[in-house]
Amino acid sequence: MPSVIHAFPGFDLPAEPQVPEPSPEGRRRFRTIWISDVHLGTRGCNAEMLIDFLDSTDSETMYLVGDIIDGWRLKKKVYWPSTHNDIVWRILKRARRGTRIVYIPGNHDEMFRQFAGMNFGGVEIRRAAFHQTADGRKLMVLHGDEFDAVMLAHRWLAFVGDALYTMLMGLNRWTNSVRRKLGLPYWSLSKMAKHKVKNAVEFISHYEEIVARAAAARGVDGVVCGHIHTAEFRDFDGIEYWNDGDWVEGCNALVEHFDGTMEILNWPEEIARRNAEAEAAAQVGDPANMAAAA
Ligand SMILES: [Mn+2]
Repeated sequence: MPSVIHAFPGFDLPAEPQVPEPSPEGRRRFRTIWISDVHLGTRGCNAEMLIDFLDSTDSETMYLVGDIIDGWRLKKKVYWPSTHNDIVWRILKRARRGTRIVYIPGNHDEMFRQFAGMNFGGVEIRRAAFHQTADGRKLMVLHGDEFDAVMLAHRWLAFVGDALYTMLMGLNRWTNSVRRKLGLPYWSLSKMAKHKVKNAVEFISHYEEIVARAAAARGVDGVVCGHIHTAEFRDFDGIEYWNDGDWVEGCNALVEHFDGTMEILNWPEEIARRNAEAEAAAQVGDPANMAAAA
């Protein structure tokens, strides 16, 4: 067994992950999974949550819809904990197990766009993709920064937004480390903030419509994108807009079931449900409770 795997040019990976991967048996299986905006290489990345998601699910196809690795931040300062290696390792392992992996680089990992059309370790790199659902709908898959220029009028907001966003993320990490110590579930601060700030709501709404209209012009039934870190489904005159969210604070994934039904998963909620079910099952099996019931 080699001690390192040559994953990408200039990028070596340990042969085994730090956090061992459980057996793929018993996972929730989907036809398709879309994730984006993981921002590996930044403190904002919720790596533990994503590892839990990857270890709990499986699919025939998986789309990585951009901003998976944050090259901008990595250039400034190297932040690369072992959990980030573990995520890359798990994705490559999925490819080796037979999952079709399509990687569509975003604006933060645009250095991979030059490799569009190539294949590394079973990962196909594309500029955009077209996905056919099980019930025959055609969806265009792209990161979504392609529309930033159209959003020029809102640039100032995006700029203010970035500084504010970085600050919020710091506050989000602090809040959740306190909540974790208190045994409370994960809570998304910016999810609440985004819905409270009127300008942000208008910006997001405008963006969603622009992307959906662009998809309509390409003659597809809908679009899947990421980029704005806001998981959402919207219907614009029959054109479906799906955003798979992010793994910085929302921790969402978009999935397609085997009948073509699409669903946005909120992973902190899925974990809370799983824990509640485990707790309920433990109580049923508890002899003290059975004695009380008798
Ligand atoms: Mn982006």
